[in-house]
Amino acid sequence: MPFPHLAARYKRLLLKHLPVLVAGVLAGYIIGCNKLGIRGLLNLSQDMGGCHSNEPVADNSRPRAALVALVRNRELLGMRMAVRQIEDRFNRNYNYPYIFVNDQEFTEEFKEGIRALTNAEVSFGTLDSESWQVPEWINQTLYEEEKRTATYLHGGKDSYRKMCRFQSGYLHKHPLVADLDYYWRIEPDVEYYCDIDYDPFVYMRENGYKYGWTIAMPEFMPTVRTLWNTTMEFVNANQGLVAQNNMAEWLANGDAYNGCHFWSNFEIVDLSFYRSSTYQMFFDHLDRAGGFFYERWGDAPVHSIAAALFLNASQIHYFNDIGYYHPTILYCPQGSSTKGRCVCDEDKAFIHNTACTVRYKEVRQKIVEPEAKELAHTGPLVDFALSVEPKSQLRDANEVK
Ligand SMILES: Nc1nc2c(ncn2[C@@H]2O[C@H](COP(=O)(O)OP(=O)(O)OP(=O)(O)O)[C@@H](O)[C@H]2O)c(=O)[nH]1
Ligand SMILES: [Mg+2]
Repeated sequence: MPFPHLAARYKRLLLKHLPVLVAGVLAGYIIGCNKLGIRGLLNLSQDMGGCHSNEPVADNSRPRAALVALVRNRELLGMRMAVRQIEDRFNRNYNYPYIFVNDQEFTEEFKEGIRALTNAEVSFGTLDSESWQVPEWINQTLYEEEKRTATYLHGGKDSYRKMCRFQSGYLHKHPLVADLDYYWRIEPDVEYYCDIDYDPFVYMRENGYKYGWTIAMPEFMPTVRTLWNTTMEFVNANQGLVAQNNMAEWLANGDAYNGCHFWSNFEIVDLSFYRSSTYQMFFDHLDRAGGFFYERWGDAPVHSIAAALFLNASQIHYFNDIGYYHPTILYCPQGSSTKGRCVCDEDKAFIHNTACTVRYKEVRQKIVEPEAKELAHTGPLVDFALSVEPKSQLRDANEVK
């Protein structure tokens, strides 16, 4: 050996620091293997299960994120079913908090029913009157007339319209949500078909995505008769706010809105988007125009139009690996019905082939990866009109307000 004195010195150093090194490696193993950050180390008794391949990030690099739902007390069973599935498929490994909000006080039964399903932190809140109201500038005569004559689903309801307005403009500002960087919206009765063995919030952050979705479909047009024109008024008055590489082409057939929207009952969102002055101005413009009440503008088309216009295409992500069901539509990742980490029936899933989804992929690819090969369809293209069963959109004569 050319430098024997150095070898001896390193040996002494190694022996001296060996205990520290061993302790460090062991601590790293415990943190990595049991998915616990500093907070988790203080609470090791919770989950001492073995090492899984789905490593969440350590607490200190976790996004501030939560699973969030607006829900009613009477929907406890449906909400429990949804939470059970989210826990089993994802959150038992990640422990993101849940936040539930309601226009009424939550009952103890509801709170206990949810808390029994998870080790994660759960918060319950109510809404302030500004966020859950028919604003004073709404002409009551016009509004009553719309409720009386509307033939579309939920057409006679105050509450449904307040709900859509709330989810469009106020949920992200609720005090329980206001400190979050990301939320993942959930609803009663939704189902999750696949193990989600990575952290979608971290994935969004790492890729700079602001809006994530899993089902895209056309809106029932009588509910959004003037939404597009009202949007265009805003765009024309604020041209500088539209993103350079936007996805407007996904939304418009010529000058008309084609109804395409992401189904916002599932959405994972970087909330800085909804808190941006652009989104806030857009919402205020729509709110003043009154279409949440004179028609029945949904938060889904409102969020989707905003994402397509004010975000770049590269900031929107299709979570096509997340199998999902909201009554009455299911999305089942292709190739998953017989093997793999999803259990769902591909034969009942057509939503990935609807014109809205296919068009989304084409438009996004044109903008984000213009050199990529042409997209392959996995089945016949389902027409806009066929992708919604019209009768299911019609008002039920016994509809409760
Ligand atoms: N607290 C509260 N939550 C509501 C109210 N109306 C709807 N929600 C919630 O808002 C979300 C969307 O309402 P849904 O009734 O599921 O509306 P949808 O999914 O568009 O339509 P349907 O499936 O046809 O009912 C769900 O999480 C509901 O629990 C309400 O009046 N009060
Ligand atoms: Mg729903």
